[in-house]
Amino acid sequence: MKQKVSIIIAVALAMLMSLSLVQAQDNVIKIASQTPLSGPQSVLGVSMRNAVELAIEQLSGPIEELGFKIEFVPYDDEAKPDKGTSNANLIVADESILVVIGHLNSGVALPASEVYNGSNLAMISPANTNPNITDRGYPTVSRVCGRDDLQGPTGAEFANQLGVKSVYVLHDTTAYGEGVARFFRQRAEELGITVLGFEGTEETANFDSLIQPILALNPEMVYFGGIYSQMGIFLSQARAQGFDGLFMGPDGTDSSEFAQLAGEAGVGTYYTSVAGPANIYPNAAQFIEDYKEKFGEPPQPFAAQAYDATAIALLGLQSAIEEAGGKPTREQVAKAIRAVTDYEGLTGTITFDANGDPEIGLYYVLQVVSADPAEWSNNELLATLEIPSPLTAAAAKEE
Ligand code: ABU
Repeated sequence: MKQKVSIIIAVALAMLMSLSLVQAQDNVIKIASQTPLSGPQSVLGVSMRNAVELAIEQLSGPIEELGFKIEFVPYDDEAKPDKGTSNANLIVADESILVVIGHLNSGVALPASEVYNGSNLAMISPANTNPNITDRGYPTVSRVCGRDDLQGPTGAEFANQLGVKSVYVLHDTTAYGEGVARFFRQRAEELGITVLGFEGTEETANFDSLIQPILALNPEMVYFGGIYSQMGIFLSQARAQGFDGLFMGPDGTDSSEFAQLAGEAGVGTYYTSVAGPANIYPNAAQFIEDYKEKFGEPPQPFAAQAYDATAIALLGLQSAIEEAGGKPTREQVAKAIRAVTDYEGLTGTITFDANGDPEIGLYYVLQVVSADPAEWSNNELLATLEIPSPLTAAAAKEE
């Protein structure tokens, strides 16, 4: 009899423990990030990851007051579509993940977000500029940055203002690099700039076979739709072989690692960006201080955008919890994120249009001032443009 009572007590205790474990797990909400944490683009990817962590640390108080604990789960997509997609499958399988902040690369975000969207999981991108990120119209996919069909033409218009008459256009063959290069080329041609060549390359180390034909054509400018890890090396080799024309890139240029890789050859480079150094944003001064204190170095471009994306995720989570009266579904969270209006972030005021683009995008033209990577935040800001998203522009036309 005594033994029977002990068994009953043990079973009851085990049931109680597993119930409280389930309840504890049910109070955990996870935010994932996906960025390159290893490989040649990790300088930006790690800084974006860090900014997500900082935002969660500083801004999850209101959700904790509602009885939920926010946990951060960073993933390394290695800037590779396959890795990003296999991570995305792991992410959607973890039911406690309710938001993803990512990616850096549009070519990774496009297939990964197919997976997220299939599970109603919200993704907010700090950096992906390819138009198809949002043009698919997915209710789960939003971004806090601008688009390449506006960034590419911004570069071409600036080249025209500089008086450039001929350009050779290179790209890295990715959805991002080739896409933005095409938008640049189209506007350049409309403006009467002669496009002497349009070429994709996956080369990362020795650009000799590319450089010699470009030198023979003597373009006034080379435009490279790509990322700093490739562009910096190309430019350093092109200058060494005698290229003395202008050089311009899109926001893939925007990392202190460009200065590191290009050295003196990179000084004077023009680039457009949807990010820029955090110090161009009046509201980001405290963020820069906090980031430096926590991580021992200044934030890279796109870190402030990652912070804002996370802040919007937390606001969406909070309102979804309040509306659901408990843990919300992924669908409810995605809907609440899209409904966040006039969010006053580090990088400006953000309201999403029906496709998930910011209603007004910010586009910058900058020039590299030094070969010292520590001077990246002092690059000269030459122009700031506020351009409505295509949906916002179309709605304004109808009014
Ligand atoms: N927009 C900068 C990062 C590159 C990309 O969108 O793929």
